[in-house]
Amino acid sequence: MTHHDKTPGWLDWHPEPSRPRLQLPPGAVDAHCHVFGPARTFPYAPERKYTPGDASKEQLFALRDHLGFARNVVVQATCHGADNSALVDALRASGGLARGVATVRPGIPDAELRELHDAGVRGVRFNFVRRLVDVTPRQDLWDVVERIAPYGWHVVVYFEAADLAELRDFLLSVPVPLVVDHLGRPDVTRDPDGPEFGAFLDFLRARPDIWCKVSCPERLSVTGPPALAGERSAYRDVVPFARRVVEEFSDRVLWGTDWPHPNLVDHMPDDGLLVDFLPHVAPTPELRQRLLVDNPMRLYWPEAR
Ligand code: 0GY
Repeated sequence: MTHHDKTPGWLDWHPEPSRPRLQLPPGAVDAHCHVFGPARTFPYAPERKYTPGDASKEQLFALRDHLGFARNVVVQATCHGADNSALVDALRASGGLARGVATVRPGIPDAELRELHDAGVRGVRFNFVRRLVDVTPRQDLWDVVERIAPYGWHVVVYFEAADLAELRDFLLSVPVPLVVDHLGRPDVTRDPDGPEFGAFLDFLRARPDIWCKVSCPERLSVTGPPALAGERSAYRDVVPFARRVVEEFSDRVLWGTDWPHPNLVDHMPDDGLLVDFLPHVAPTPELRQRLLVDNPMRLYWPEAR
């Protein structure tokens, strides 16, 4: 395969997302999204597990405006490895309206960390999802944490619910705030009151500085998207899980579109419909204000408060 061939079966992001019916609170933050390439300027990493279609910063900012968001948190995706150039380029072009989460390896020179910070990076991501990375050495995480702690950064972790038991003690020992991606990827065919999700809630209770993204119903759902085009009631099986976290941890939940939605295999969501899913997860204006504005601003733009 040539360098720019997309992974076979790759689904591209929705070309014409609808305008959401939900009016987002002023200053809302899309706290989990990516930029991919464009590959001719920002090539994908040799060690990547998938090759996406390009998704540029201009396209991301256009989506932000179309959906009614004010800001983005751009998260380094595994297809760019530890080369954060596309991310930094997007942050610099955002006029202060984007912050970032980078991928950093232990030996990174301090000048580079400083440069990432000045561009708007406020965290590093460690991916424990086996299909996305070869291994995530714990010593690397530890070494990186030592380097980033002086900058006040946090660590974003992405793992599957089945792996939490093995990771729990290690993660709880990390001496900076943690942000968990996509609800810790619960198996939503299980009981939200059962032991697996109970263990995840216990993990969140273990420290007051563990944040949780209640994002990606489209990734977690088994019942899937609406059967009829335009029906705005998708992903109902994810609701009890997401809502429970929002209600108990309302001051440390975050939400993002996950645009451009890497690695979806059965459907590509309409981003407008994803926004309209929010009232199921955060049913009151007060909860949505925390989820979409107050919490992400506290974590990513503390100086603006
Ligand atoms: C996400 C989810 C996925 C991909 C990545 O970094 C990545 O490549 O996180 C996934 O495949 O579940 O957050 O974008």
